[in-house]
Amino acid sequence: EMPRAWWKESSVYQIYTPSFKDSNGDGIGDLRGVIDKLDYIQNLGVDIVWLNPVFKSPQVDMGYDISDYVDIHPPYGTAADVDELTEALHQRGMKLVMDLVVNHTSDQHPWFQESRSSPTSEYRDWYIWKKPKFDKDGQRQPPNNWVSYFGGSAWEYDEASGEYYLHLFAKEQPDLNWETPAVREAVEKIMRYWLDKGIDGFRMDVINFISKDLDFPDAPISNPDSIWQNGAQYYACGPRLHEFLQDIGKILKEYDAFSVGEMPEVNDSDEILKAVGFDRGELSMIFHFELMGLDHGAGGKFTPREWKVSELKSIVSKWQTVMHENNGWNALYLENHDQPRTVSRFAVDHPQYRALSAKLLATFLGFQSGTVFIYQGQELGMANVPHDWTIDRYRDIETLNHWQELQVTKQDQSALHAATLAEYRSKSRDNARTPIQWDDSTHAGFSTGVPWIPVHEDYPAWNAAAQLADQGSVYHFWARVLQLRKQYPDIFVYGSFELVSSDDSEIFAYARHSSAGTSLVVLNFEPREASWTMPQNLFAGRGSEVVLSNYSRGKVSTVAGESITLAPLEAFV
Ligand code: TEU
Ligand code: CA
Repeated sequence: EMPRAWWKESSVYQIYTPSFKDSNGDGIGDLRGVIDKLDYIQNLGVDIVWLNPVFKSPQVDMGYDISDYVDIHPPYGTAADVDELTEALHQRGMKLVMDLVVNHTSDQHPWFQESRSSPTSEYRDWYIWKKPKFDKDGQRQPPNNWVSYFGGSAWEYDEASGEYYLHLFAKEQPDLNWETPAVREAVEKIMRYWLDKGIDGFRMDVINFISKDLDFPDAPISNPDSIWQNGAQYYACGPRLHEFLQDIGKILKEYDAFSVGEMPEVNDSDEILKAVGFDRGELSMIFHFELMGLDHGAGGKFTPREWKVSELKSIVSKWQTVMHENNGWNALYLENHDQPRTVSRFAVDHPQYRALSAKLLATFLGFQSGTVFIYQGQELGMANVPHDWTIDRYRDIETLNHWQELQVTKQDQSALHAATLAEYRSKSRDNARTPIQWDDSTHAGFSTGVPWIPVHEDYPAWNAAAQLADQGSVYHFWARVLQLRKQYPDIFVYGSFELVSSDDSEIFAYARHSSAGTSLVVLNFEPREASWTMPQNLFAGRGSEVVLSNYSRGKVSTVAGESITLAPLEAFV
């Protein structure tokens, strides 16, 4: 029997504050805006709100570069606003989860300022400093060939001391040195500060990067076009990760706190199970990235790759089965602030098919075993940026650095530039960061001022006000998904998973089994009719009913061998 837990039966709504709701007309979403929209969030049926970082930050990477872990970025509001939000959520029986970004800080954080001030500073070892290497021509080189996620070497040279510091992300995001006990104590203090204030847990940014291989070896060449290579095998799930996570787990346990770790680069389930096994004392659940890589080509994220529904089937069924059999737990997500919109990515965002697609994907995700995460706007079926977006509209450091590098290394290649812009329109992180479309008024009702990033032009047709008024909308469909999870936890939360359509077709069917009953989810990922044959008698001797459909399918024959004609992008449970 799978052990029960409140966080297994919960669903999470992720809020990217700058793009959610602007309350004072400066064009930037804020905490007051979040507080004003709590009815909207609660009525969706979620239990937990996760806020992306709202702490003091120079905003080189939208708040993932923190310069003060206890103060709030002034445009977002004040510490008192966080208190008010926490209390308002608690009054509604809901919880608040904040982002804990402790693999790195901002270079403006006083710890780094101290660390950089001198090799003899007592903070020197709080970060990762190394002497240069010299090549055969006597040229100074970084300590190794690791690439940074935002381009170039992962090492930045400091003239004053003649040493390099490590930054896996921007050079303004130096990596903390978790080998130093004082760093771990400082993190514990931050965690306790917020938990004592009453928040209910953390989402932990790139938490599997905190323990590095102390030899800092060169990475093997995986990208022949670059001198800088992905070194993940030397820092993702490194030697002391689980020791560090056990320390974190002890603190979380004291508060019965929620935890979800972000774990890119690692798809090895044995390794992941060490972090999320129920009796391991580490984390409740993690975000793996196996689905997120489906459309990333050999030349990296901004190169194309064709993917097949059969790949989706095997990845989903791997994680569903592994977690169930080994007492782990899944974090179920398709969207977040780093990923494109899924109606555009995994289905069809054309107006004719958009709502069907959003409902198909809600059905796909919402009945799997795990804790469901909905990213703001996903409940409205928001889409990727329009096809006329030029580079000046983008704000994201990853996209802009990539573009910059392309200008330097591959000049005068207009075809390449056009292809790359098309890649941004399908994969840039800014696809998820356009403002929430509240209504059909100016700036989609997001702000009375000029939004910090353009509003998507489709807002007159795709907005929250219209969807709240329409019982058949994507918003109400999602609400029904979450309601069904609450109504049938034995099946939808705790039941086992069976892939029913393991074939190569575009139809994804899965069953959930429990002593309380069985459910069957059938999804046609193609925008055309398809015929599907029920492979087994899942409901033999028992009746069945359709509890959810993105058309108006009233019933379905569940006799083995019988064929059903599925409508384009049809989904039913
Ligand atoms: O992201 C970590 C990460 O590895 C990716 O999601 C990455 O941002 C993306 O794939 C680049 O292609 C986390 C945060 O979610 C992200 O917003 C931050 O930029 C990053 O860490 C650094 O803190
Ligand atoms: Ca504002």
